[in-house]
Amino acid sequence: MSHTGTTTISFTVREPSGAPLTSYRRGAGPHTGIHLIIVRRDLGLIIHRHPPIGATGRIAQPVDFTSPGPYRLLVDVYPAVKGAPRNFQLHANLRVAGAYHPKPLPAFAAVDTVDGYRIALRVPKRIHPIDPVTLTATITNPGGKLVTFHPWFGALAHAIFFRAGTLDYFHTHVCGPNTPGCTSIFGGAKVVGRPAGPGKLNVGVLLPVAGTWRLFLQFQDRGRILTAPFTLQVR
Ligand SMILES: [Cu+2]
Repeated sequence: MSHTGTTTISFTVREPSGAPLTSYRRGAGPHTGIHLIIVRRDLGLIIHRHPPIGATGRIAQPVDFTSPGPYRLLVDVYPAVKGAPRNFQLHANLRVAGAYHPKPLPAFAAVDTVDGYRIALRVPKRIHPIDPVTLTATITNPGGKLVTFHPWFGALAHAIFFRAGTLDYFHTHVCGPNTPGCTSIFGGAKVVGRPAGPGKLNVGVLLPVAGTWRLFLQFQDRGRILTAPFTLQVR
Protein backbone atom coordinates (compact mmCIF):
# COMPACT_ATOMS: atom_id res chain seq x y z
CA MET A 1 0.00 0.00 0.00
CA SER A 2 1.22 3.43 -0.94
CA HIS A 3 -0.14 6.95 -0.48
CA THR A 4 -0.66 9.87 -2.81
CA GLY A 5 2.46 11.97 -2.99
CA THR A 6 6.02 10.92 -3.68
CA THR A 7 6.92 7.30 -3.03
CA THR A 8 10.23 5.66 -3.86
CA ILE A 9 9.78 2.39 -5.71
CA SER A 10 12.81 0.17 -5.27
CA PHE A 11 13.59 -3.31 -6.49
CA THR A 12 16.32 -5.60 -7.79
CA VAL A 13 15.89 -7.93 -10.77
CA ARG A 14 17.35 -11.37 -10.11
CA GLU A 15 18.78 -13.84 -12.57
CA PRO A 16 17.47 -17.44 -12.47
CA SER A 17 20.47 -18.27 -10.24
CA GLY A 18 19.20 -15.75 -7.68
CA ALA A 19 22.09 -13.37 -8.25
CA PRO A 20 21.13 -9.73 -8.80
CA LEU A 21 21.10 -8.69 -12.45
CA THR A 22 23.71 -5.96 -12.79
CA SER A 23 24.49 -6.08 -16.50
CA TYR A 24 22.07 -4.15 -18.70
CA ARG A 25 22.08 -3.08 -22.34
CA ARG A 26 23.40 0.44 -22.87
CA GLY A 27 23.97 2.86 -25.68
CA ALA A 28 21.83 4.95 -28.00
CA GLY A 29 18.22 4.15 -28.69
CA PRO A 30 15.43 3.31 -26.27
CA HIS A 31 16.17 -0.41 -25.77
CA THR A 32 18.47 -0.12 -22.79
CA GLY A 33 18.42 -0.60 -19.05
CA ILE A 34 15.10 -0.67 -17.28
CA HIS A 35 11.84 0.91 -18.27
CA LEU A 36 9.46 1.40 -15.39
CA ILE A 37 5.88 1.90 -16.53
CA ILE A 38 3.10 2.36 -14.02
CA VAL A 39 -0.55 2.50 -15.10
CA ARG A 40 -3.70 2.92 -13.12
CA ARG A 41 -5.89 -0.13 -13.65
CA ASP A 42 -8.55 1.86 -15.55
CA LEU A 43 -5.77 3.20 -17.83
CA GLY A 44 -6.60 6.74 -16.74
CA LEU A 45 -3.00 7.52 -15.79
CA ILE A 46 0.51 6.49 -16.80
CA ILE A 47 3.98 7.09 -15.42
CA HIS A 48 7.01 6.17 -17.57
CA ARG A 49 10.59 6.35 -16.26
CA HIS A 50 13.97 4.93 -17.19
CA PRO A 51 15.50 4.72 -13.70
CA PRO A 52 19.26 4.60 -13.14
CA ILE A 53 20.55 1.20 -12.06
CA GLY A 54 22.87 1.01 -9.08
CA ALA A 55 26.16 -0.92 -9.17
CA THR A 56 24.58 -3.68 -7.08
CA GLY A 57 21.61 -3.90 -9.46
CA ARG A 58 19.29 -2.02 -7.16
CA ILE A 59 16.83 0.43 -8.70
CA ALA A 60 15.22 3.21 -6.67
CA GLN A 61 12.88 5.56 -8.48
CA PRO A 62 10.86 8.30 -6.77
CA VAL A 63 7.36 8.37 -8.25
CA ASP A 64 4.69 10.98 -7.69
CA PHE A 65 1.26 9.41 -7.28
CA THR A 66 -1.45 12.02 -7.76
CA SER A 67 -4.44 9.72 -7.62
CA PRO A 68 -5.54 6.77 -5.44
CA GLY A 69 -6.40 3.35 -6.79
CA PRO A 70 -4.94 0.08 -8.05
CA TYR A 71 -1.90 0.30 -10.31
CA ARG A 72 0.04 -2.14 -12.45
CA LEU A 73 3.78 -1.75 -12.21
CA LEU A 74 5.53 -3.04 -15.30
CA VAL A 75 9.29 -3.42 -15.53
CA ASP A 76 10.65 -3.86 -19.04
CA VAL A 77 14.15 -5.29 -18.64
CA TYR A 78 16.94 -5.11 -21.25
CA PRO A 79 19.66 -7.43 -19.92
CA ALA A 80 23.16 -7.64 -21.38
CA VAL A 81 23.59 -11.30 -20.52
CA LYS A 82 24.57 -14.05 -22.94
CA GLY A 83 21.63 -16.31 -23.73
CA ALA A 84 19.07 -13.96 -22.18
CA PRO A 85 16.21 -12.61 -24.30
CA ARG A 86 16.59 -9.12 -25.75
CA ASN A 87 14.06 -7.93 -23.21
CA PHE A 88 11.42 -9.31 -20.90
CA GLN A 89 8.75 -7.92 -18.61
CA LEU A 90 8.03 -8.35 -14.93
CA HIS A 91 5.05 -6.90 -13.18
CA ALA A 92 3.54 -6.28 -9.80
CA ASN A 93 0.39 -4.68 -8.49
CA LEU A 94 0.35 -1.70 -6.21
CA ARG A 95 -2.42 0.14 -4.38
CA VAL A 96 -2.39 3.84 -3.65
CA ALA A 97 -4.58 4.46 -0.59
CA GLY A 98 -7.79 6.40 -0.96
CA ALA A 99 -11.11 6.27 -2.75
CA TYR A 100 -10.82 4.90 -6.28
CA HIS A 101 -13.35 5.91 -8.90
CA PRO A 102 -12.42 4.06 -12.08
CA LYS A 103 -13.33 5.92 -15.25
CA PRO A 104 -14.59 4.07 -18.31
CA LEU A 105 -12.34 4.61 -21.32
CA PRO A 106 -13.69 7.20 -23.72
CA ALA A 107 -14.48 6.15 -27.31
CA PHE A 108 -11.86 6.79 -29.97
CA ALA A 109 -11.40 10.49 -30.67
CA ALA A 110 -9.03 11.56 -33.44
CA VAL A 111 -7.93 14.72 -31.66
CA ASP A 112 -6.52 14.98 -28.18
CA THR A 113 -5.58 18.24 -26.43
CA VAL A 114 -2.98 18.08 -23.65
CA ASP A 115 -1.70 21.20 -21.88
CA GLY A 116 -2.48 23.31 -24.94
CA TYR A 117 -0.84 20.88 -27.37
CA ARG A 118 -3.09 19.51 -30.07
CA ILE A 119 -2.46 15.94 -31.22
CA ALA A 120 -4.44 14.83 -34.26
CA LEU A 121 -4.20 11.12 -35.02
CA ARG A 122 -4.94 9.54 -38.37
CA VAL A 123 -5.92 5.91 -37.87
CA PRO A 124 -6.76 3.29 -40.52
CA LYS A 125 -10.44 2.25 -40.66
CA ARG A 126 -9.66 -1.11 -39.14
CA ILE A 127 -6.89 -2.42 -36.96
CA HIS A 128 -6.53 -6.20 -36.83
CA PRO A 129 -4.49 -8.26 -34.37
CA ILE A 130 -0.88 -8.95 -35.46
CA ASP A 131 -1.40 -6.71 -38.48
CA PRO A 132 1.18 -3.91 -38.61
CA VAL A 133 -0.36 -0.51 -39.31
CA THR A 134 0.92 3.05 -39.21
CA LEU A 135 -0.84 5.85 -37.38
CA THR A 136 0.09 9.42 -38.22
CA ALA A 137 0.10 12.04 -35.49
CA THR A 138 0.23 15.75 -36.26
CA ILE A 139 1.22 17.80 -33.24
CA THR A 140 1.07 21.55 -32.69
CA ASN A 141 2.21 23.46 -29.62
CA PRO A 142 0.04 25.87 -27.58
CA GLY A 143 1.00 28.64 -30.05
CA GLY A 144 -0.35 26.59 -32.96
CA LYS A 145 3.12 25.85 -34.42
CA LEU A 146 4.21 22.38 -35.49
CA VAL A 147 6.40 20.76 -32.83
CA THR A 148 10.09 19.95 -33.45
CA PHE A 149 10.80 16.62 -31.77
CA HIS A 150 13.91 16.00 -29.68
CA PRO A 151 14.95 12.58 -28.44
CA TRP A 152 13.75 11.58 -25.00
CA PHE A 153 14.69 8.22 -23.45
CA GLY A 154 16.34 7.29 -26.77
CA ALA A 155 13.43 7.96 -29.17
CA LEU A 156 11.61 10.89 -30.76
CA ALA A 157 8.37 9.52 -29.38
CA HIS A 158 7.22 6.54 -27.36
CA ALA A 159 3.97 4.72 -28.06
CA ILE A 160 2.94 2.62 -25.09
CA PHE A 161 -0.11 0.39 -25.45
CA PHE A 162 -2.15 -1.33 -22.74
CA ARG A 163 -5.21 -3.48 -23.33
CA ALA A 164 -8.23 -2.58 -21.23
CA GLY A 165 -9.04 -5.22 -18.60
CA THR A 166 -6.10 -7.59 -19.05
CA LEU A 167 -3.41 -4.87 -19.22
CA ASP A 168 -1.53 -6.64 -22.02
CA TYR A 169 1.37 -4.42 -23.00
CA PHE A 170 3.11 -3.34 -26.18
CA HIS A 171 5.60 -0.58 -26.86
CA THR A 172 6.89 0.99 -30.08
CA HIS A 173 8.95 4.05 -30.88
CA VAL A 174 9.39 6.80 -33.38
CA CYS A 175 13.08 6.72 -34.22
CA GLY A 176 15.23 9.59 -35.42
CA PRO A 177 18.67 9.66 -37.06
CA ASN A 178 20.32 9.83 -33.61
CA THR A 179 18.30 7.03 -32.06
CA PRO A 180 19.58 3.82 -33.67
CA GLY A 181 18.44 0.37 -32.59
CA CYS A 182 14.98 1.72 -32.01
CA THR A 183 12.88 -0.91 -33.84
CA SER A 184 10.45 -3.03 -31.80
CA ILE A 185 10.27 -6.74 -32.46
CA PHE A 186 7.16 -8.82 -32.01
CA GLY A 187 7.44 -12.48 -32.94
CA GLY A 188 8.90 -12.33 -36.46
CA ALA A 189 7.59 -8.82 -37.16
CA LYS A 190 9.44 -5.56 -36.78
CA VAL A 191 7.75 -2.28 -36.01
CA VAL A 192 9.34 1.12 -36.34
CA GLY A 193 8.00 4.65 -36.52
CA ARG A 194 9.63 7.53 -38.36
CA PRO A 195 9.28 11.27 -38.25
CA ALA A 196 7.08 12.33 -41.18
CA GLY A 197 7.98 16.00 -41.51
CA PRO A 198 7.64 18.94 -39.12
CA GLY A 199 5.19 18.16 -36.33
CA LYS A 200 4.36 14.78 -37.85
CA LEU A 201 5.09 11.30 -36.54
CA ASN A 202 4.42 7.96 -38.14
CA VAL A 203 3.75 5.55 -35.31
CA GLY A 204 4.12 1.82 -36.00
CA VAL A 205 1.49 -0.33 -34.34
CA LEU A 206 1.24 -4.08 -34.00
CA LEU A 207 -1.17 -5.28 -31.35
CA PRO A 208 -1.22 -8.96 -30.42
CA VAL A 209 -4.90 -9.48 -29.57
CA ALA A 210 -8.32 -7.97 -30.28
CA GLY A 211 -9.91 -5.68 -27.73
CA THR A 212 -9.92 -2.12 -26.53
CA TRP A 213 -6.45 -0.67 -26.23
CA ARG A 214 -5.21 2.59 -24.78
CA LEU A 215 -2.34 4.23 -26.62
CA PHE A 216 -0.20 6.66 -24.65
CA LEU A 217 1.79 8.71 -27.14
CA GLN A 218 4.68 10.46 -25.40
CA PHE A 219 7.02 13.11 -26.78
CA GLN A 220 9.16 15.94 -25.55
CA ASP A 221 8.95 19.62 -26.41
CA ARG A 222 11.37 22.12 -24.87
CA GLY A 223 12.06 19.93 -21.87
CA ARG A 224 8.40 19.12 -21.23
CA ILE A 225 7.15 15.55 -21.51
CA LEU A 226 3.69 15.36 -22.98
CA THR A 227 1.45 12.29 -22.89
CA ALA A 228 -1.50 12.04 -25.27
CA PRO A 229 -3.84 9.09 -24.67
CA PHE A 230 -6.06 7.58 -27.37
CA THR A 231 -8.50 4.67 -27.34
CA LEU A 232 -8.09 2.15 -30.16
CA GLN A 233 -10.32 -0.77 -31.11
CA VAL A 234 -8.60 -3.88 -32.45
CA ARG A 235 -10.90 -6.50 -33.99
CU1 LIG B 1 9.77 3.73 -25.06
